[in-house]
Amino acid sequence: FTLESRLREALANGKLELAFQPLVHLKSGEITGFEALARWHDEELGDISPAEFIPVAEESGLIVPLGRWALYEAAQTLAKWDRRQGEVLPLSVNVNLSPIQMSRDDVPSVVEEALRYAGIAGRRLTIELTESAIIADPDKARQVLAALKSLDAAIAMDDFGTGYSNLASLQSLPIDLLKIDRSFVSGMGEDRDKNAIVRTILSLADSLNLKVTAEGIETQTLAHELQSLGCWQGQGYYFSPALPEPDAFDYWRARW
Ligand code: G
Ligand code: G
Ligand code: MN
Ligand code: NA
Repeated sequence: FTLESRLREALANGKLELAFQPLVHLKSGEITGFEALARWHDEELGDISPAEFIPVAEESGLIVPLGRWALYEAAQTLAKWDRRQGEVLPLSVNVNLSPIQMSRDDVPSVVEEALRYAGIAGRRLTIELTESAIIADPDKARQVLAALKSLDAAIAMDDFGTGYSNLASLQSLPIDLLKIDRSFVSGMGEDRDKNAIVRTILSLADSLNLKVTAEGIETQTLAHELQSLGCWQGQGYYFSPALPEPDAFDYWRARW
């Protein structure tokens, strides 16, 4: 077999799952939402990391149905939590969109259908894109992002600082949020250059009126430092790794 055929089968048979990593408002400590991350446990191969299977999905085109599944699953999970709690919760969900998905015309309609199917408002969805998704085809990106904004979804630039950032596009595209890549965050305590990069991103975001999420926060010291530097939101093992759906709900409820 190949990993591709195995992944195709797993997707078709509902063997993929989403895990949910908390996103925390640094000032208040409140959980504002979760990033949905695909997980694959194969009976013979064991856990296969998304770092391994997402590239396979992208090369094979499977990322299109996988991405659609992730959007539906993430939206339905929020709707399920609302029902469980008996109210519309003040939580949103972040879903990653591959550059391959961005290059397709049907992304906005897939997002719209996922929201409608689950019955949740667009403002509760944040789409995470990488810089490469914009650089590949800026005109297409502009068109897709405008359509996503008209659904009231928020747009985040993922892994910010690691790609070829076109700073002009941050201003001209409807981007709401930057996610500082964890390679800068995790080293900012010891490495002055990384610390400077994080401060520069925070200052840039402040000037452009963008919110910032710091990824990869592993210590309380880092959480405090980032908060004092004006960073809005944090994500990382200090708060929690990505959790299976029931555990993520319990994590939120225990801190609510
Ligand atoms: O934290 P984790 O090891 O799950 O993430 C590894 C990588 O896989 C991250 O870059 C993450 O953005 C990516 N990833 C996880 N789930 C999805 C998904 O549903 N779609 C896309 N495009 N990427 C994902
Ligand atoms: O590529 P992306 O940044 O979307 O995916 C996040 C990846 O980082 C996932 O593999 C996730 O499990 C991992 N991750 C999340 N929080 C932390 C953290 O605090 N430290 C480290 N080392 N990895 C993290
Ligand atoms: Mn992400
Ligand atoms: Na990221």
